[in-house]
Amino acid sequence: MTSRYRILSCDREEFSQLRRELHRRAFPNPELAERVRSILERVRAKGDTALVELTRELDRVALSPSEFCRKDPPKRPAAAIHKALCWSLANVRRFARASRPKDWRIRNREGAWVGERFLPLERVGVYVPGGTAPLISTALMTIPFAREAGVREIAAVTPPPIDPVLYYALRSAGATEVYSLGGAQAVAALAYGTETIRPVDKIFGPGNSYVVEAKRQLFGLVAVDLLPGPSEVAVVADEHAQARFVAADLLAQAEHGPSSRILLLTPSRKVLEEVIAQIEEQTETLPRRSMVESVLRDHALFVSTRTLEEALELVGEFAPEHLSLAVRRPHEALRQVRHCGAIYLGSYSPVAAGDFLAGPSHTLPTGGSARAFDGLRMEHFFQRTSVLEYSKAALARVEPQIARFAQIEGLAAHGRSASVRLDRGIRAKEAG
Ligand code: HSO
Ligand code: ZN
Repeated sequence: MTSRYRILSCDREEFSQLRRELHRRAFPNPELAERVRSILERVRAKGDTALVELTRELDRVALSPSEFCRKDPPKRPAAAIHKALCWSLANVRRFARASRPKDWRIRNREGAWVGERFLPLERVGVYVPGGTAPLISTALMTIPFAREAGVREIAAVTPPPIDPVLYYALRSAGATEVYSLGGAQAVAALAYGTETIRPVDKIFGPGNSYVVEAKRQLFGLVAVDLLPGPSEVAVVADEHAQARFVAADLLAQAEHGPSSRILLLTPSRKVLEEVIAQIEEQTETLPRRSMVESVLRDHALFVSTRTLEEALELVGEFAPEHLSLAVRRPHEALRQVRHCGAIYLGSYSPVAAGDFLAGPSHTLPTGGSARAFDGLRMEHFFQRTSVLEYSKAALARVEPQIARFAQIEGLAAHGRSASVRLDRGIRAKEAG
């Protein structure tokens, strides 16, 4: 069998080594961080003038500030394209509505009401990557959530020139403003505001490494959703898996770019060999073959584990953006799996269905961040507030405990703010 790829056969010792290797941490690149910092600073200091300059320097497009803002009506694309967009939009909207967070409250130990209220954000920015092959689906996997949440102002930014189908998708998904702006400068404009763009409360959406670094640096000044990086997929396959399908899923994420990562974990050596043979065969006919080959060379790992359980355990360390469970009993395997952005069950759930149209957002945590971060979801478009309501009786039940905390922390006014409501007078020694 070919050894062009990295293949590991896991014994006990290698297993713990591999666990450590798969457990990833992404650090910002210091040079990139510096370049992004200076772009942000230029936009902060010079507003629209910096946007004009940076768009000319980096995107090689000459636009005046009034041209950044697109106001023209979108042109409806050909019927077949229109149908695909609408299909996706309908699924995403339905998923968004079903996952809308609900206000709730309970009575606490002393009988007071405690709960949460969710209000939609008022003004958000959504970055949508452009380039030679614009990811139109990204418009549909972000903006409808904002719309369904009830966000009133949705400013979309995407690098010029904007592909007409992307423009149509942005508008039909619900963008209320569209700007021909890309890169870190677009993110800076959304965060700081310029003469033509009002600042937003939160910035959403995936982008290249500049965009992601800009979001990281601006976190705090504005809220950000997550910091998604290059696409990745892990497949856990048992001996019943169809090698053709598994290979196709791995190649699909590999075609995103040379930094994509793919991982196969299987207890079946036979399946591993079949998948590799399929990868070789299927790669031949892919238009983005050279991209895929570079991923296969540098960022692909094929592991044969001793058991299915071991394969499932390793998933949690890698914490992939996408996980496909190509096994006979996917629901059983699901119970054993920890940490990943999105899980695809069984042989007939291609990752591409989630990428394009299934319903959940395809903006997902990458680079191992799925150990702690979630993919984009409805709650991200809301601001959550705690709500508390005491009756006099409930307060009376707990006032001695409040007094005790006030004493421990040496904060007499805190204690008094409870006791004063109960006609218990003002204690002389509240502060202890
Ligand atoms: N796989 C990408 C999303 C995407 N795929 C968009 C195709 N278009 C996110 O990881
Ligand atoms: Zn994809």
